[in-house]
Amino acid sequence: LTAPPTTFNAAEYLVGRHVAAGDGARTAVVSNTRTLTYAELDEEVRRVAGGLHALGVRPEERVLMCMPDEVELATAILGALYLGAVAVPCSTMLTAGELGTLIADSRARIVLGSSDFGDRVPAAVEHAPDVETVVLTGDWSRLRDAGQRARPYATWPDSPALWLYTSGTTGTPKAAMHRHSDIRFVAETYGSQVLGITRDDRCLSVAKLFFAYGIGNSLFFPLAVGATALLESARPTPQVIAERARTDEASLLFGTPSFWGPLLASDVPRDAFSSVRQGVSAGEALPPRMFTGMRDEFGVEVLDGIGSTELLHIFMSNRPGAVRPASSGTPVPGYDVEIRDEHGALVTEPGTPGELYVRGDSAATGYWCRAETSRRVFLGEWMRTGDTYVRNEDGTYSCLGRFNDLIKAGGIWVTPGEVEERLLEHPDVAEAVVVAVPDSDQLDKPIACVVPMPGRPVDAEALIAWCRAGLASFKRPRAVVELAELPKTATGKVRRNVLRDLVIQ
Ligand code: 3SK
Repeated sequence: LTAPPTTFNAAEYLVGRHVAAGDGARTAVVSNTRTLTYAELDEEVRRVAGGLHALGVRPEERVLMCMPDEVELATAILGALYLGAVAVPCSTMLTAGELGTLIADSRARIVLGSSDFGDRVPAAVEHAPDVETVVLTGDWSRLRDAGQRARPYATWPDSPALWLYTSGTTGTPKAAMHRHSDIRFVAETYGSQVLGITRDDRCLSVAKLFFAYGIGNSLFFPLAVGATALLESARPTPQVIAERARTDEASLLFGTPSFWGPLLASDVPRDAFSSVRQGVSAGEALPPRMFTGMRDEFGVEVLDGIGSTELLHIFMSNRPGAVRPASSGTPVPGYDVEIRDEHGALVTEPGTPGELYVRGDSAATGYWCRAETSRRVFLGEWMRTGDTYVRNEDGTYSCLGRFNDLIKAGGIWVTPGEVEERLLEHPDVAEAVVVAVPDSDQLDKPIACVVPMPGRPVDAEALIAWCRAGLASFKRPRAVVELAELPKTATGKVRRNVLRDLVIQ
């Protein structure tokens, strides 16, 4: 006989543990409407868990949520974990039809939604025959007061805890399945060992809780150390985030390049982030001009890193005080990375691009009901990221784009990221993506798809000349296509395949 595994419940780890340690009076969450101590959060979590239990939710069963970043969503996620159920927070940006597809895919019987979204959640469940109960926030007392205050379920470290839907750049969304122990792992690696987060930190995130990036920033990292999570339910414009950072004295600010760019172009006062000790960026590679802009104008050092929904959070990152612009830094303690060629063979030579592989203990156990895709992505201990990376001479790693996004123009490899970086340095350019478009001989040519800065129409010839002046001539875009916006996935990544098809038509 072997000993049964030790139990571990992530909600207990994030909330109950602090109350038991005598820290119940510390501030856990500050939302737009409420402030909760750890003791109050613990009480809410137990009540929501009790309500879910009374509604018939059982351990390992999915509870799907579509709600803004508020106390209800935080307690729904933690309440599901507490009960041993699986929290499935979904994007609030989806249409009813798109949301219905996810609900049906998850086979959730219980759906929690926001009354602020009109009939979007009720309309979505029309597409999901397994759904039996929908609770909207307008009716929250029905859930909160429905049952006894629950006790934590004796989950194991490997028990299922959290599903996060990810669209990737192709295919229909699929749920990456995470365990209770994954939550502790990301908090104790990136959160503690890279960010050095302490109980005095106050975390503010541009990415919402339904993103892997957001749930780590706004829930797992602060609560793991007894710090304060600042939840912001509004659209994260530069003005909204600056005002929130100022009023609630954020010390850690988590953003993305699509936030830093507009922030730098805005008239937000340059002392707005004076309480911020560290900025963090993920989602896309951080353009160097944004790193220097944030440092020189706002006095915020932004650490660029790369993470994935499948690894739950950032697994490679720059380090405070030692940033190498245009790189994702080095692996976070607890993770290993490798660069491999298209046959899966190890690439050891610095400067030679290949696909980035990663291993670490927070890797998802697979995608729900996607056996074939899971087999292609999760290869034993290692996971394919689908990103093209290169190891620099100094041991840092730099992103060159998606694997297979490299362009061979005139027989020479062109990395879209390099040309995009140059285009983004031009004052007329707000966003830029370079894709390979075949010419009449089916030879790929780099084409720039550009979103102009407001009120500054793009001059194609001038932009091509700009690239020619700053890059080797073969790397210049052969044409420039002006667009009002770029097609993006729900997590804000550019859908290069859609863009390519758009340009080819
Ligand atoms: O896109 C990223 O870099 C990322 C970072 C943290 C968590 C999740 C993701 C997708």
